[in-house]
Amino acid sequence: MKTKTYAGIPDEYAKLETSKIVLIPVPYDGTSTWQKGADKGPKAFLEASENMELYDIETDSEVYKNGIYLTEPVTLNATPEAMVDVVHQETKKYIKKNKFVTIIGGEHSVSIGTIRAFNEVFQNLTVLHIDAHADLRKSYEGSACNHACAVYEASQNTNLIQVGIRSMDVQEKSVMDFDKTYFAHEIVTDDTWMDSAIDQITKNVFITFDLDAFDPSILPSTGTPEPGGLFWYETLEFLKEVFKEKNVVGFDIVELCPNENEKSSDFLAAKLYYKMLSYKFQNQDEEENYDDTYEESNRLGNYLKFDEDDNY
Ligand SMILES: [Mn+2]
Repeated sequence: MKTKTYAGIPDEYAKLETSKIVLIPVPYDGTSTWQKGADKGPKAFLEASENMELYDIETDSEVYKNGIYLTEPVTLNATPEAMVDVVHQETKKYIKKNKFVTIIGGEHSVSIGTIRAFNEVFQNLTVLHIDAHADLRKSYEGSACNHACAVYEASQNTNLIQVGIRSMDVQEKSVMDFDKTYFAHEIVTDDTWMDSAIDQITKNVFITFDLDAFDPSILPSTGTPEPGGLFWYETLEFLKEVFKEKNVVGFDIVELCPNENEKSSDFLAAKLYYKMLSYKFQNQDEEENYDDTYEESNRLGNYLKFDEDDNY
């Protein structure tokens, strides 16, 4: 799949050594239960990205100049457990190189591996889970690495904040922390939810963004579209505030299930990704020399958990 750079950016901005950002595509769709096709998500996302303007008006920036290295896609998918394991290893490998690591799925079980990697590295991690679905099942259809279980592990060992939820099974109530859940039907009438959610986020936050959190009117191409979702500008307003107030350590975007006849979802995903990067890097000088070797002092306030002999 990888014949080009991310978004067709010039090679000088796409080298691993000098890139601050790493993008890992995970074209995986092993456990989705309804519409298949999330394995085609990364390719559609990358194609849409090539057709997008790389200057961001709002932040007055060209974030790609910080360097975005596109890795080979993670294609190992013999079992859901094996996929999660390799995603975990790959993600951690690039965090360890001091990169800002981002992942494009694939279905949501991919995030079990990404969250595990970030949680092993960053202390007091918040996982900000933006999704239509609670994804809190301990296991589903015989596996704990099912998309319906995407944040069960995070619910047990991170500070999990859930936003946009409007579909769940009754048994998930026993796992859910209702004080840290912002249901779609509540946020539509409550304009204090953003401040409340941000107050509950610790300094280090990883964002796992399931695209079905968006309203299907603006993002229909996803495996399980649910009515009553988030809209573009309110989502950006929230994300912008999170990036401003907190230390976002990385993010993933999952569940794009492309449709040949409907390209706007692909484009929304591409734009969302670029917006999030733009918010992350808007105040950083892209010309500043970048040191890609792991050094604790480079990670101002990131509180790495790595042992010195951790072998990556
Ligand atoms: Mn979902």
